[in-house]
Amino acid sequence: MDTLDYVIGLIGLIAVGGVAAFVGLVRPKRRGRSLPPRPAEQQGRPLVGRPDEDRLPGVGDDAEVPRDSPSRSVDVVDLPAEPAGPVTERPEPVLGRLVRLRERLARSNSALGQGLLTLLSRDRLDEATWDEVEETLLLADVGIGPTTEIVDGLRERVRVLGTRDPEHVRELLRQELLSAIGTDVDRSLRTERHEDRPAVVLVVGVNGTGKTTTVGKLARVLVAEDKDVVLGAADTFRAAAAEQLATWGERVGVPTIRSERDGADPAAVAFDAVKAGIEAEADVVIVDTAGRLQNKAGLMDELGKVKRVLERHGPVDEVLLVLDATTGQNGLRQAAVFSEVVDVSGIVLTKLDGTAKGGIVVAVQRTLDVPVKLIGLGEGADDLAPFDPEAFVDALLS
Ligand SMILES: Nc1nc2c(ncn2[C@@H]2O[C@H](COP(=O)(O)OP(=O)(O)OP(=O)(O)O)[C@@H](O)[C@H]2O)c(=O)[nH]1
Ligand SMILES: [Mg+2]
Repeated sequence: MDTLDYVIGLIGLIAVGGVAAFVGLVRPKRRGRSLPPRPAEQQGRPLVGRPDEDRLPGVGDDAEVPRDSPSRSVDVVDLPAEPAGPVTERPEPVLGRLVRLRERLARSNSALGQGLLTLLSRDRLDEATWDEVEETLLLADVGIGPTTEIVDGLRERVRVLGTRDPEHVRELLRQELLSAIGTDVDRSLRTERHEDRPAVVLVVGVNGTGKTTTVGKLARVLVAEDKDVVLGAADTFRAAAAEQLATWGERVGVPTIRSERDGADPAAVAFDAVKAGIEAEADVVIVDTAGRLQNKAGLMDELGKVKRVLERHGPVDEVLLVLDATTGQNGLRQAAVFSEVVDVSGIVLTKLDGTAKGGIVVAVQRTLDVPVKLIGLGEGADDLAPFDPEAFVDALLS
């Protein structure tokens, strides 16, 4: 028994000594290895998943700190400072916009302007050439009536004056186009505040023509003129419509009156927008409307009601019909329906940057007997310009 005790004791001593020797060998090595220094703010703080340095490595332990281990806790990340308030944009001044945008107009309508000039500079202006002039105007959607007038007028003057000088012919064409468009029409927007209430602008049109975009761009035009503007989101038919409008408003610091719920009565929202405009002593209230309902009669009834309810505050100053220039004759038919219901006072022709059918300016005015007041020449926030016939024709013929 004594011998057995002695052997067990000896084995125990050897085992303890071996472990001590092993620890002695290993620990200095681990300490001596250079680990990447920990950031100062983490020192003294245990890191999740980091093996305890005083523990012996075992099977399955990582040889070193895994690269995907969290190296910083979330609370030490520097957050960007809170902005002081919403940043509002300063819209571009209106003056000279058409000059900036004329390049787009000239590019999209080169078939009209350059096409006519090329035809008219031919050596012989025979019957076939005049037919081609006519065709070019028709293709650009000028419409049959105005086309005949332009061609007849030009033909007569070229014959009487006997001129073939390209510069002179160009000037004659310019004059014919200008008289077809009309230079003595009042195209100003009625956005002057009345003594006791803001001016009210109602914007109508078929879906997708660019109504909401136009309301947003117009708000910018007015803000650039230092006017106080309120927007009314009377398109309660489409869920995202009010949001789209409010975003335009926010960019230039203009409030948007909208309903709390979808499908609310658009006339009530329009009424509230003007009420808010009166209370805030705003200069202009612009009301956006829906372009689509289940059926045409429903849409027209709704618009009629919006206008009537708005008129409880006083006459509506401007009813702008937004037309997509790329839809041609179809757009004209739609326009006629709107003008029957809401007594349109001005036309906004959008997307003139994307069509060769700039002649629609002439056709739409003739069909509705309403002037084009604004034109849209792009999706950019300031790509809306007052319609100026001279700048327009000069861009076509540049
Ligand atoms: N190229 C170009 N695109 C435009 C112009 N005006 C509007 N758009 C685009 O046309 C599309 C429709 O515009 P919206 O303003 O939403 O049209 P809407 O009439 O309000 O449409 P609904 O609310 O659905 O009736 C958008 O993608 C606009 O960016 C323009 O002058 N030129
Ligand atoms: Mg819209």
